[in-house]
Order: sequence, then C-alpha cells, then structure tokens
Amino acid sequence: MPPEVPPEMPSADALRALRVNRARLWDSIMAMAEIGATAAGGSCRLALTDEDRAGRELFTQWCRESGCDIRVDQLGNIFARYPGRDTGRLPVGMGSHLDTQPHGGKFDGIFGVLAGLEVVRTLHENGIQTAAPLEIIDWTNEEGSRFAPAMLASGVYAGLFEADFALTRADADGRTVGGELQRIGYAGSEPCGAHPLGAFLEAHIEQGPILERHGEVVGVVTGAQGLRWYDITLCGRDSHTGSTPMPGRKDALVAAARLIQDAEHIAGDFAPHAVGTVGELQVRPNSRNTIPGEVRMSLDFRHPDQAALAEMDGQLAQRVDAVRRARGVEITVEEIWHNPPVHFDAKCVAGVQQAADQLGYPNRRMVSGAGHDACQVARKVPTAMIFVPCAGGISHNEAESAEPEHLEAGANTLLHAALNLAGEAGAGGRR
Ligand code: HGY
Ligand code: MN
Ligand code: MN
Repeated sequence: MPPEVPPEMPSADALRALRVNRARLWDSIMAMAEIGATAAGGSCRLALTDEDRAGRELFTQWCRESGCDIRVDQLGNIFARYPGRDTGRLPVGMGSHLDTQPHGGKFDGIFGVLAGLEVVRTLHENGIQTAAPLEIIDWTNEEGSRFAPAMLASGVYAGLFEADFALTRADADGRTVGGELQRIGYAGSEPCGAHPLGAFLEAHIEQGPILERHGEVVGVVTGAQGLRWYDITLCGRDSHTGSTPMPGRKDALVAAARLIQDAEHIAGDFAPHAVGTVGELQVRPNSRNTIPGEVRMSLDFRHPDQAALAEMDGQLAQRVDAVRRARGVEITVEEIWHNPPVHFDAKCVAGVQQAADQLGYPNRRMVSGAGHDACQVARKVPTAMIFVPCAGGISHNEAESAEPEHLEAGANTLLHAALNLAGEAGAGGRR
C-alpha cells in the first residue's frame, strides 16, 4: 500500500539530501540478470519470450512491493504507478526496456527500468509522495532483434506505428507480436497511447566511449541521431559449384558481399558521424556445393543530420544499381523504418542538468548514437535522457559492464530530475 500521505512534504533541504541505495540498485540489476543468463556472463531475454515474461513478473512484483499499481496496455507496455499527492497532475514517467539482444549485457535497458524502481523505493521508504504521480515503465520490444523494427511498442505509444502493424510483426519462425503477447499473458486491454504522461525520463548506459574517455559520470542527453533500416533481398540462381563456370554465374552471396562493402564505403563517405552496418545475413539454400541463389540481409544506416541520412539513402540506391548490373542478380531494397534525428524537450533537459549539477557530478551534454524508447516517446511527451559510462563503451555484448557508483550517480540524477519535474512545481501538465 502507498504510504499514508504525510501531513506535509519534507523540507527542500531534506528532499535535496535524498539519495538512492547503491547496493539495492546493483543487487536488483544482478537479480534481473540471472533471468536468461548466458554462459559468457550476459543476458538473453528476447522480446516476449519466456525469459522476458519472467523478467516482467519479477519487475512487477518489486513494483507492487514499493507501493505501485500496475497497468499493461495492448502492446504489453507496463506502467507501474506510484501515486502523487495531486491527482490532477499527469504522471512523470521513468523507464526503459527489459528485453535484450541475443548477446545482450546486464545493463542495456535494465538499468533505466530499475533506476526508476530505485527512485520509487527511495521515496516509498521515506514516506514521500511527489505532487505528480510517478510511473516506472517497461517498453515492449525496444531491441528490435526478434521483431523488427526496434523501439516498436514505444513507437505505437507515440503514434509512429499503428497498433496493427506492430501486433502483426513476425519473428523468423512466423510468431507474431500479438500472438506472443497473448501467450505470455501481457496483452493488456488499454489502447497503446491512451495513457497520458506529463514528462518522461530514461536513464541508460551510454553504449559509447565518450563519458569514460573524459572521466565524466553523467551524460545530459539532448537528443539522438536519425536512422534508416532496410531489408535487402538479392536473387541470383542456384547452380552446381563444380560444373558452373565462373563467368556468367548469378551468385547472390558474392553480390551481397559487394553491397556489404559498399555500405561501409557510404558510411566512410559521410565520416566522422555516419555509421552503416549489416547485422543479419541469410544465405539460401546455404549448401556448400550449391551457388547461393538468394541472400537476405539487413542494413542499418545512422547519422545525426537528416540531410546526410537522405544522401546516404541516395548513394545506396546507386550502388545497388551498379551491383545489379555487374552481377546479373535481382535486388530489392525495402526501407522498413526511418526515424529522423530527435531533439529532447529543453525543460526536461534542464531538469536533468540541474539535478546533475546540484549533485556535483561531472557531466557533459551529448547526442545519443543508439536509439532508445525515449526517442519515440519524445515525439509525444516532453522527454530527456540520462547517460552513465559503461566499460570501454561496449554494449550489445555479453561483456557489457558498468560501475555501481556510476549507476548510483545516474539513479540519483534521475531521482532529483524527477523531483524537479514532479515535485511541488510539478511538470506533469494538468489533465
Ligand atoms: O538499435 C538501437 O539503437 C537500440 O539498441 N535498439
Ligand atoms: Mn537500450
Ligand atoms: Mn540495445
């Protein structure tokens, strides 16, 4: 049960002195990491698998123990509400995602969800309720590894994707988001996007080397770069590896190899900010003595500048044409996702900046290289992010690691940014 509303809020000094519990935050992250733990020390909880369900069950149990009520929408997004003193205010959301990459780490996404929980635990044990309610949020299928595109359910929440589009996205085995939500018991009744928020804050590991390189502890994130995702199919001709002369082959894999190198060259043409990656490759029939007749591959282009991203897209089309002609294979390119660069809300960014400064953490403003649920939510709700360093900037890797004191700093910054936004002044807009 939430604490009895205290007759009066603690003094400003008492609020300013509040700090999260480093050990409790660390222990919760380690307990979550045991679900889907991999032999190499990472986590594998692909969206809507049994492991994801187990993570959701543990998370919601912890939230209930901390005085929260739980609501789930039709895309499985979980909203754990810690009541505020003023029911007329919109909640301030704090969250991220619990799903992981196949070779995921212990912190990507999980830190942001459990830092939100740690903020509520800290308020709850001190009997404090902010003016606006707080909501800890777990967004479904942020990673986009099992179901593309990424940031899918936060995208539906923000009105960037239709619910039906998201619910019918299928994995490599043909299982759909909608079917898997039903199977794991997280197909909520609330329409996705109907749940108003006054502001949203996401704490996350940086997944890059900048904070560590400069010895800073907190990143005050002002936005994120844009991205374009493609599905590319190359169709040549299956034929015998022994009896088919080299000239005149229609080898889809050699054509794909050309295109993979072209993608790297395009990113190089837009250095230093552009990145281009082929992460998925399926070869058919994948037999050592048959020339591959078909290849399917992904392509991930990113750049902070929208015009540059458009030029990269144009260069891709030219390179595809050249390979098509040179190799005599058919190539289809489907753009499955285009997220323009996003700029976070100035007032929320200022709330994060004020918190980091008042806590005395060395910090810097930065733009995120990775995508996050905050990038989607920001299209609908005033939003900002808080970064903390991770070792070597490594992420989407089982070796991903972060220091307890850095996670504590990020969670303290989240706590005080949330107090700045949801306290007496209460950013949560009125209903
Ligand atoms: O793709 C991304 O940037 C995120 O990790 N889903
Ligand atoms: Mn993430
Ligand atoms: Mn990720």
